Amino acid sequence: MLGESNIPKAVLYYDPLSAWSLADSHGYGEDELDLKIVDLARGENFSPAFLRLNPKGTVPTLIVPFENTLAADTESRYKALTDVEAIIALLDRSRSATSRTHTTSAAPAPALSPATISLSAVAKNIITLLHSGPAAPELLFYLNARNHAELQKVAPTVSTFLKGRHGALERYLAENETSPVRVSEKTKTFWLEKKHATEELLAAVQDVDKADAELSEAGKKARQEYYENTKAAWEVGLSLVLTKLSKELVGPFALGDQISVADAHLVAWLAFLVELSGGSPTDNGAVAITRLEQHIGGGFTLPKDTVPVVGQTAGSEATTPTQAAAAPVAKLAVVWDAVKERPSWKKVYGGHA
Ligand SMILES: N[C@@H](CCC(=O)N[C@@H](CS)C(=O)NCC(=O)O)C(=O)O
Repeated sequence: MLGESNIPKAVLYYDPLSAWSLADSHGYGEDELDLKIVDLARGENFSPAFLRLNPKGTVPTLIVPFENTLAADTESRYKALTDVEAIIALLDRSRSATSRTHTTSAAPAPALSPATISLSAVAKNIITLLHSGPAAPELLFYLNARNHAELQKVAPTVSTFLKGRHGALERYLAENETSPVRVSEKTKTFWLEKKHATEELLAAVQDVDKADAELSEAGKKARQEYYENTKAAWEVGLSLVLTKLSKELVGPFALGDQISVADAHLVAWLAFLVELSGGSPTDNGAVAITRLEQHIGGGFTLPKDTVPVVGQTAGSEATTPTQAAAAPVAKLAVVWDAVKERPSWKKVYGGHA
């Protein structure tokens, strides 16, 4: 179990601004887990030290110590989990019925794993969908302007991020030339590829004060491609993910009456997308999802259903926590509202208000 006195604590490397990192840090605190920040905007995930832990350079990364290993070499005394699904599953398993979430409440932590095989299959479908290429939060963060006005809004944030990352990559490459301990050729190639990809994006979001017509031919082309890629990422890729996702959701939580591992993935991801769409984690479900639909553009709307909601509707005498929604609403909005009421949500997103 994590956090027991004689066992080293697991270490979660995360970036508080990254969608998947938030899914993992939900409800955990320093008494249970060592939390270490890796600033993606400063390229810290590409440092030689971090790449030794996770050669993919992604967050979240969970380092789990093995105390009882028979192997003498230090390499095998810890294991790095780099897959969000595996990390969430392990963090959930490590909180037994007697484990307490000291950080959010004194009550035993809920077990997030679905109890039945059929619900596990639905959870798996949802999680796989959320981690598919077109759903990648960072892709939608980089590609988020379809015209000059939108570009002027997002360029400061996106280019600060990209410049920080680019500077770090240049520094790691330069330092490596004179360092007594050189990185492998593989790492060097990885750095060069990341640097190249970063430069391509930077070319599209630079000179933002200039209107499209004032740019050089190359600049115009880079910007036009960026607009088209944004449109494809949101209107084609993301809209398909959201449509498929809606079909899997039960309500009020992703799998029904009980919060599950699927909600942890879903809501962290959705909150990030709502913020990219100009909304806030404090918006109610209907407002948040409408913003997202409008931001996707092309007239995209999610199907609206009558689904069970958590809590009472005004004037109702029912005391059961679950009852039918009064008006048809997107299932995603219902799940959003259900999860928003939970203490772990308030802990993670409360500060954004
Ligand atoms: N490997 C993870 C995804 C984690 C991931 O892609 N994280 C992003 C941030 S949301 C990241 O670390 N990107 C690193 C970068 O290239 O800057 C999974 O799908 O389970």
